[in-house]
Amino acid sequence: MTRSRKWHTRLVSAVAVSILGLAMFSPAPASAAASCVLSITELGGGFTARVTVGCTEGVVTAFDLYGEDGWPNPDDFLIKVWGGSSEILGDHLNEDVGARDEIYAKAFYTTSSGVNKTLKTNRVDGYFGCVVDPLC
Ligand SMILES: [Ca+2]
Ligand SMILES: [Ca+2]
Repeated sequence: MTRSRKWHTRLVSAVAVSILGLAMFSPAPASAAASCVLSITELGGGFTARVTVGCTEGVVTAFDLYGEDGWPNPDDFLIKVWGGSSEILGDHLNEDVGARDEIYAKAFYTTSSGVNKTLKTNRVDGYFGCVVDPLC
């Protein structure tokens, strides 16, 4: 092995040890990141829907439902729900008449230590309202 190859081998080893060290001593990912989940269950053939939001970090006090729209259209506020769950008219969820609806919630919740927080939920896609649309 030539002198430069030895040097190269040492350099590669040093880099490998450094990378291993970073991997070993990097802080663990925040596995307890808070999340809130929206679920929508259609009832009465879609005439109504049960909307529910649950948060990992606390008790849901209310949530606002929104219909997501692509740029340049702003997302539509649909309805406010008090508590973590309610049955609402399916028409409230029909944010895009004649097309698929993209629903998410902004959840308001209180942690076990009494801190009020807000968090956006997942998005639920579906066809809702005017039992079940044909352009209402
Ligand atoms: Ca939309
Ligand atoms: Ca729709």
